[in-house]
Amino acid sequence: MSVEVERKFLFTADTLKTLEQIGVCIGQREFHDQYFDTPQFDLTLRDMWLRKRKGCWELKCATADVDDCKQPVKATSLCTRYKEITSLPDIHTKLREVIKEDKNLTLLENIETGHKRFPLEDESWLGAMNLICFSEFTTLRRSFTVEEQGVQIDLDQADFGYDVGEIEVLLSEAEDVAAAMGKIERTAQILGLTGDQKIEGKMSVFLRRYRPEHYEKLLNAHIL
Ligand code: V4E
Repeated sequence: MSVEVERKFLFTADTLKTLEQIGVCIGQREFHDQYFDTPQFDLTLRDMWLRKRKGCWELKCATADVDDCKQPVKATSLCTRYKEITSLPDIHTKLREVIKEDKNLTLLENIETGHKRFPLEDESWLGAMNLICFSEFTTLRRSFTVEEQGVQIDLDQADFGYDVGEIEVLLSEAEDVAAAMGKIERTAQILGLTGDQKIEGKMSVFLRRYRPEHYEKLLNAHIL
């Protein structure tokens, strides 16, 4: 399991020029994302984001703000932190903690431990937990690294007409969030990102435009 610390920003042609001077372009790729939740929004109302990208499942969960008091206010308000779970059995375990399952579902039982799990060969677990796709879109992403800062910078263009950049540091759970926020803050300064407004991510814009009821619920719950 890793922790992703990131800050989003709006980019211009000038940002791109600076990035080409201070960083190295490590590639461009396109991917299609599908996000899932129950009709009652059991996951996203807990700030949990279940996604399928290029055939792989991922669950992003908000982390507890344990050491935010050590951070400058600006860094904590502009950066987000999410744990990323990518192993499907671990994703199922986490989902089963928060979603009531269909009582008629088929679970496989480990005879030695008595633990029950969903079959991994198909996606029947989605139906068993009443998970449906609420958002899907394609992103064109250009990625850069700035080695001196140890960060990755992604410039994303979503197919529904929203462009957003992100400065990102991936940590193992034991690593230092404060140091990651410092790297992000220094990179933001080099890129000339002076604003202290939190920038909307692709999902926030998608929901606001196409799923206003869901958006409203998340806004009222202070998730977005
Ligand atoms: C965590 C989250 C969502 C899941 C997708 O997160 P995000 O990093 O925005 O997407 P993407 O495509 O850049 O993923 P990556 O390729 O880096 O894995 S959707 C909404 N959230 C919550 C959230 C939030 N509350 N505030 C901000 C600024 N962003 C995301």
